[in-house]
Amino acid sequence: MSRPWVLISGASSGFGEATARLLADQGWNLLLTSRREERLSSLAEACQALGAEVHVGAWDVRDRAATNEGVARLMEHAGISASSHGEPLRALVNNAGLAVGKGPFDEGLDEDWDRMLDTNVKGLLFLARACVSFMREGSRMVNTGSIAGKQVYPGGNVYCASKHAVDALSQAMRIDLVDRGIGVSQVCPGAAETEFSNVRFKGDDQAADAVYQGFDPLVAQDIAEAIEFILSRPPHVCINDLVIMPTAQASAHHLHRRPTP
Ligand code: NDP
Ligand code: 8X3
Repeated sequence: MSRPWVLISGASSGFGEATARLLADQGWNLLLTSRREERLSSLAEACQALGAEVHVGAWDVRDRAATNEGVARLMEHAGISASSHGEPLRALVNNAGLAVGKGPFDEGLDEDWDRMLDTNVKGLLFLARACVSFMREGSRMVNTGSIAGKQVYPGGNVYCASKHAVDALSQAMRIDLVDRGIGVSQVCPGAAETEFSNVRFKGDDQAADAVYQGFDPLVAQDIAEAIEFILSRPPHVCINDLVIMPTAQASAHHLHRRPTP
């Protein structure tokens, strides 16, 4: 049997990169996207060494036309057509996203709000819409939400709103796609040490490191394994929603840090 195709966004780092490596190892072929092309190319080489056919495309998911063109190009490389014949796109891991800044909303910057809302909400929608016509009965979509899409915390305002939108859209997409036999899942991680906080604090690595001090955060592999679990369920099973937290984090508001010696 031929290897199924998955498209992963946000594949240059963190959850997306770990998911690409794991799925390549588990027998998938990969379509990888993010903005940083060099990273995608070296990841592609590593995944090809695991036996996967891999195609990469670099674009910004905030750009609707670039997203439509990029998806069409990747599908062409993979030999996936929108017709009901041949291999479909078996899965979309709709994962690209970011937080920018943390503080009271009335001190928020327009540019930061635009980046979060345009990437996390509209970018997720653009990519999902572009991919759905290449999916068929049995295909699956996994959206990366967050604990920030379930609870709101101080300074999280616009990022939390964007992830609450992902929570709503994941439910709505599941309803809209149910009669086409396409399952929609959401994965909602708590604190995970990736490049997320380096981006949020705009390159202030000390501030980013401080987020994860005194407890064991999730790592990208934890989320990759959850996504692989979702994608490997039998066709009649859809994992709708998975909230995954570090054991030391009981909620967005309860984090147990070890006392400093
Ligand atoms: P990383 O910063 O490590 O990865 C983010 C990925 O998103 C990168 O590959 C980045 O690629 C891509 N990306 C960001 N903006 C764009 C854009 N405009 N166009 C295309 N790609 C983009 O963070 P994570 O792996 O942690 O984050 C992945 C997802 O998980 C995000 O949606 C995040 O909100 C969510 N999340 C993260 C948590 C955490 O604690 N780490 C917890 C809960 C959810 P590039 O820069 O090359 O474009
Ligand atoms: C990332 C996790 O708690 O920083 O979505 O919002 S959190």
